[in-house]
Amino acid sequence: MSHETLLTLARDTAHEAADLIRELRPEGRVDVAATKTSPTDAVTDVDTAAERLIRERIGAARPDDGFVGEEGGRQSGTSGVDWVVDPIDGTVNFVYGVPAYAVSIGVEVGGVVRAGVVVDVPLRTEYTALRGEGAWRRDPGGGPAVAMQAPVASDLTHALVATGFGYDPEQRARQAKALAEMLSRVRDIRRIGSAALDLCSLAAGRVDAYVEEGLQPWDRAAGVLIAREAGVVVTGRHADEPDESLVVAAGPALFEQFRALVVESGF
Ligand code: LIP
Repeated sequence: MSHETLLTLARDTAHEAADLIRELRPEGRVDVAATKTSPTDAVTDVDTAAERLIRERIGAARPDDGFVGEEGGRQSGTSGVDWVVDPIDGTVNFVYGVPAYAVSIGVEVGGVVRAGVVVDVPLRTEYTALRGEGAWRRDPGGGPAVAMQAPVASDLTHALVATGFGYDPEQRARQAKALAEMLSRVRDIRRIGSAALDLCSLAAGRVDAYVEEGLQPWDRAAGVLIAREAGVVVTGRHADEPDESLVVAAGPALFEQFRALVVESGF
């Protein structure tokens, strides 16, 4: 199956999950069904319902594929294709009704993310990418796909930086200390609350840089591909692959300065 066809399946499934999430979201606050890594790491019945739908659709279309989902864990496959899924990235925003949460689906072939889609559920905006082919944004209403270009900012003191914090209080204290070091050296900080939307915002030029520690594969798989295919430089703590220890990203003209600041600030 071509990467384009895998992307089409990912897109259709992500939109169906987004429809379900909008349908199931009650007015006001959403009840927390359980907590995971800490008392503030919430999961709702809608997170699990959305992941169940995505698993069923992918399982029906491609029964031999593997699946890694935030809520239901890993299911290995035999085809060499793996689906890396966060049914609601930005769950705390979803619980509180802050309109910044997304369905994120990355498709790995041979261990490399080749296709990715992020659907901004409240805004109905779709972000997609194919490895080596580019990244696109589609606004609601079926408009054309618009190619995304990385921001061109080159002055760190004017950089708008997105970041996020983990669910563990000690980790948060460390992250806050590093952020305090960075704050006076950049324009300002944005805490959107969804790594997938942070990376898509960077690909769309709505922020100039992004840094976050502690992201799981499902938080970053699709977003990293979309950012990279828009021309954003994305690495880990050193000039390596982004991973749970750190994701550092910025436009090419700003990247080296930003990564130096990330290290100096103690991230
Ligand atoms: C969220 C990430 C976000 C991070 C949050 C949380 P979740 O993922 O997207 O960047 O700051 O702490 O990890 O839990 O909503 O899927």
